[in-house]
Amino acid sequence: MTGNGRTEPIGPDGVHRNLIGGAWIDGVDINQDVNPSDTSDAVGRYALASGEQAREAVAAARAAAPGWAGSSPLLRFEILDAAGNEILRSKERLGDLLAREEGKTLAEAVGEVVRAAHILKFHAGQALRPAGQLLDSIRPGVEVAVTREPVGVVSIITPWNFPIAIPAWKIAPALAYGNTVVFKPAELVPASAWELVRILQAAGLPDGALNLVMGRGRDIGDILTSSADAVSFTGSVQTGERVLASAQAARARVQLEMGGKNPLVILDDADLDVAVDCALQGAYGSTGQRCTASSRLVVAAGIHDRFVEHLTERMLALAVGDARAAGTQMGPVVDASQLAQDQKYIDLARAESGTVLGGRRLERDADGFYLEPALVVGTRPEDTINREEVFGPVASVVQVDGYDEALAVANGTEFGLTAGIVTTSLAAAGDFRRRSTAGMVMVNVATAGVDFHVPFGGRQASSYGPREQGEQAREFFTTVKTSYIAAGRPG
Ligand code: TXE
Repeated sequence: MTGNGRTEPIGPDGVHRNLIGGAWIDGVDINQDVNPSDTSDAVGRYALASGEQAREAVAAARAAAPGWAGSSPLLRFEILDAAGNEILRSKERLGDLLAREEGKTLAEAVGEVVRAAHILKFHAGQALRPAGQLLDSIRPGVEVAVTREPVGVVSIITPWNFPIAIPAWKIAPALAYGNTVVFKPAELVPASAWELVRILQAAGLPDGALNLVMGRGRDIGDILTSSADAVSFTGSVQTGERVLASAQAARARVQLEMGGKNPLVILDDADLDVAVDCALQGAYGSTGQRCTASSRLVVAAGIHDRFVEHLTERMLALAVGDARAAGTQMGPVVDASQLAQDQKYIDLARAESGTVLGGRRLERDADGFYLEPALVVGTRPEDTINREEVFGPVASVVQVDGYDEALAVANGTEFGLTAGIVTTSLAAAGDFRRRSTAGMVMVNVATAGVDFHVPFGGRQASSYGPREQGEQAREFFTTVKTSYIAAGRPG
């Protein structure tokens, strides 16, 4: 399939189309995007791609690969920079759309949109930065050039919890370093992803450099993971393992970001306000639907009761409501199945050991997936609530005797994305930074909320492959070539 650039992004039936080879194409079915704050509000209709269309998208990306790989870094800079500017100009509209389809608050959603724009602009700059080396060989008269080339076709598969930022932080470096992309967003949040692609395409990408196939993971996932040169995935551990097996069988390079069970340690010497702020923001921001959420609060005995009292008070005072309403501090859960998962873990925690504060299903004017934030106190490290990712506004408290036990509990997880500590002790903070088994460590700041110009990623079951974001993204999205150059005989 070749693009003719003449089709409209939105069909006469109002359905938002997929982008394949530069052409906006109808799908084989329609996905209705629904507002989790008000399920009677239909956000929009989005074309679902078939397996055949996914194959066509990979073929289109492959056909476009040599041209895009050979394009001027200046062109790549200009396109990514222009798209970033357009997103900044549209941040209110895009933020509103994001809050409407995903359910995070308007402030959080606009913040995410701005972050996506900054990510595009950062990687625009990266396209122009030198990445090679020229050095003398150990043999006389010979030079060695170490250069970086694009990997080829990259499949990008993203989850629903950051509908524009995660796609941006994968697509931007992929394109900046000269790869072509086939992008499959999560079924729950096609609108933000579609807008991102439309803006990038309108900024001047050649046909086939970026392809959008909105489709169900079970229908098109395996096609995308088994036919690309590289696969970048964020989502659940279960799907991540499947993606890994499929991509490795095809000898594609793989980058996975998956779950977390992130600890926030609070020592006796902590500033109580800082501790409560970090926990509140880390556990309940974005309705707790973040891989970096502070889901385990590991609290020293001397501060435990005061901390729980203050955090509970602040947590129960959070205004839960329509994501886009003024005054809302926590939006709804993303959908019915995530709500059921959250409630299942709350019930399990109550049955296993803990006392659950909050955690009730809430009714609001509109029919939405509203859940009161929950704090589970009196838990043991081995409880299910401390081992499995809930992915909702639910945090648990484990009381410990002191720093050594806190460190052991914090590291006692199969995951390893982020870990935080709240303390005024330089020694404890320094030791925690060295001995934490997480890929990202936070001292007196929330475990969630990261910068885009530095590496992002974890260890153990949380992540696989090279880090995302910042300069480090180059590792995954380029492959190294070593050239030996002798001048030859003169004349
Ligand atoms: O994830 P999936 P879902 C966790 C969280 C959540 C649960 C399920 O607990 O409740 O996962 O969420 C695509 N081949 N996290 O269902 O299935 C899918 O279409 C290739 C935590 O959204 O992993 C989507 O685009 N791709 C996590 C993407 O994978 C496939 C963030 C992620 O979907 C596929 C998200 C397949 N066979 C969920 N099947 C975090 N910690 O950040 C599905 N997909």
